Amino acid sequence: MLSRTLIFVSLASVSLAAHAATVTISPSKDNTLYEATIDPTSNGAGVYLFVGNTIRGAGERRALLAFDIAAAIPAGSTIQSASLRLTLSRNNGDTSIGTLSRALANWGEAASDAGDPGGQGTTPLPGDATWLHRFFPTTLWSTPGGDFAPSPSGTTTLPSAPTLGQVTWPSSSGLVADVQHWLDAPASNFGWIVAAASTSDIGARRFFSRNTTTPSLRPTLTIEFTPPCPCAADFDNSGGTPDAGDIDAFFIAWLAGDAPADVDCSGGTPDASDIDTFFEDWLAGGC
Ligand SMILES: [Ca+2]
Ligand SMILES: [Ca+2]
Ligand SMILES: [Ca+2]
Repeated sequence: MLSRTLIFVSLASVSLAAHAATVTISPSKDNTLYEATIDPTSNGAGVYLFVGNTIRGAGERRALLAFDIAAAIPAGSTIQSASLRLTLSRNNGDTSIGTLSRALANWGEAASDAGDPGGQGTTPLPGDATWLHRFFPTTLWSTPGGDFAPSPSGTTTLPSAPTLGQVTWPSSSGLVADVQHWLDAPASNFGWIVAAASTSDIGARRFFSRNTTTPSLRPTLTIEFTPPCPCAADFDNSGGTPDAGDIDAFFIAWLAGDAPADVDCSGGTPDASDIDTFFEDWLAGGC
């Protein structure tokens, strides 16, 4: 009985791995699009991102952020929630809605650095994104200001000046769908464009970019996910080819209604479907 108890304890800890997990990651690249019809600027390596309409009428600013989802989450996982957090470093804006929209084309972050304050950007370097270019100086956006989904995936309230601190886009069905899509099809992961919803909103915001030297100020994406259901053929976790000991251990757990016998990760009391799943994997000689 003691050995059975030990098996169940050990399986319970394995089973926990199938429950939701959470990761928080910083962008793999970020940049700002500065509205201009000629002589566009950029800020690939600068420590700030800008969003909104400048108070001096110098045009709109949009921020681009991309996250390497596939490097952070196991393939086959199911995304449960996703929320984006940016930290304000300067705020000249009225209360406004900040939209988060999925970018539909790839874009670049090169070494241009507009420094401080950075609100006008600086001369782009080859590979930088600008209002006109996905990759300066050779590749243009289809639409100046960036190609992105017409409906935002998420929105949040941008506080009015002079409020600073953190701004969070809470999890939404749109954000979850984007992150799931990027996990399942990494080649289509071009990140989000952050913009102010109304062009009548006056006053831009300055956020810290991933390039700031203070890690706690960088943009973060927090993702809750459920890893794929693990293979259960080696049910007693002994290693090697699944054998009769695994069948014994599985049925002991299944008859007792123990959670580890829910080998198809369907939740609830183990049932006939779990027996099918177990034997599929067992007869295949493991996974
Ligand atoms: Ca950057
Ligand atoms: Ca075994
Ligand atoms: Ca089940």
